[in-house]
Amino acid sequence: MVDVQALARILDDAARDVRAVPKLTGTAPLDVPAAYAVQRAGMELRRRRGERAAGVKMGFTSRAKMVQMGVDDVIWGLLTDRMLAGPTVDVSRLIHPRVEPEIAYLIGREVRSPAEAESAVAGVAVGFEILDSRYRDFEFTLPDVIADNASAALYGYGTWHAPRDLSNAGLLLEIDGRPAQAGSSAAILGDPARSLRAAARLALGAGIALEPGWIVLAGAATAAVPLPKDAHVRVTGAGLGSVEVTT
Ligand code: OOG
Repeated sequence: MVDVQALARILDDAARDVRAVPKLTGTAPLDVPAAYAVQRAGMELRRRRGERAAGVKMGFTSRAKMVQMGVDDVIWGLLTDRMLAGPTVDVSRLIHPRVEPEIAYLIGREVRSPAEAESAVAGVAVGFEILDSRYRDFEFTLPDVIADNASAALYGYGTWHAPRDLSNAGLLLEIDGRPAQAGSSAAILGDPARSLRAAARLALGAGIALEPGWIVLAGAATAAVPLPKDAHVRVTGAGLGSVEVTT
């Protein structure tokens, strides 16, 4: 038996104390369904502190990320209002942050089936995600990272644009003006729209409908890079402009 509440608290404390913990599967027989239960319980702790769900993030939707992290299945997690990064991020509140370029979707109306996902999109933008695994050395198995809300920490996005074909948009991540990662949105399941539909399907499977105003992050197109202190990060998407953040 897995003590879902206790495991959720371990990860929640780790994030709040800015202290990495060993992976849960080292001591608990955590499978994927139990891991999502831990993720939900962690969200409930945040909700009780006044955080509100603000969207869904997809993970391991690209080969580059699967290879980087050594896992091979798509996962999802929830974003909250408090995870939205301001223009400046205090990295001392994070354990070992990494940043990756993203495609962001703005949901315009409730999505009641995966088939409705694309037509419900009100805008698209270039975005970024700041990951911060609560596990020591970013080392985890699939259930571990699911329990840890897919390493979600902070996110941001640029100006919203009218929905468009994003099956092959160039993405560039620069740190202090130097290219750190470059890729194409095609790396995201062949087309980030596929990831959007998967987000709707997975969330609906858990009884959660994508809501108006929610954000869906389709998953990184490249590997993630360490986010240092005193850094200036810019992510640019072809035809989508840029989004910047300073640490
Ligand atoms: C897990 C999160 C992966 C992505 O875009 O693939 C992810 C991790 O790498 O720590 O968000």
